[in-house]
Amino acid sequence: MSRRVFLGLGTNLGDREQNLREAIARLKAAAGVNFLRQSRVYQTEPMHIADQPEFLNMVAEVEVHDEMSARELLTLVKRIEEEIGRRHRERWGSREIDIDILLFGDEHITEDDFEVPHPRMWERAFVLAPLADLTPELASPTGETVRDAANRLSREQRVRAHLHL
Ligand code: PH2
Ligand code: MG
Ligand code: MG
Repeated sequence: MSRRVFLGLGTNLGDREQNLREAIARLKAAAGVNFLRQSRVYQTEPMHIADQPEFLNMVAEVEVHDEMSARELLTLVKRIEEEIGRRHRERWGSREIDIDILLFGDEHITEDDFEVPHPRMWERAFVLAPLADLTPELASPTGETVRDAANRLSREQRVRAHLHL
């Protein structure tokens, strides 16, 4: 048995395309992770802190074995962030690479430092536009599809398809 997991990737520092390529390569090489698909890459306006460079964002779909917990996957993606050279800076500020667990099967986790599904994913066009490439019909907690939510939010938040890695 395995779980379907969606990961959100973002970068706005350094060679952004290279940072994404490196993250994808490391996810493909990671033990216990079966890489399935990736979205297009989107150029997106910075959210929460507007005064920072534009981001590139994408979403990856992977499968993990039942024995891997969400916490273990979190440790793994944090290690990949470090290997790519992420330095710790302010919350919501610039970063070389950010890899967030958006959905981990149908698990719900609420811990002080870790929440799944990602608590802000349904407000963010930079997450939902690439997620809609992979799973447009998936329903939010309110019943809206990823596609509809992405279209609605994209009217306010600038996102545009940029390239396919
Ligand atoms: N990540 C943030 C804060 N703001 N804005 C965009 N466009 N893309 C991001 O990945 C992003 C952001 C914190 O994780
Ligand atoms: Mg993030
Ligand atoms: Mg993060």
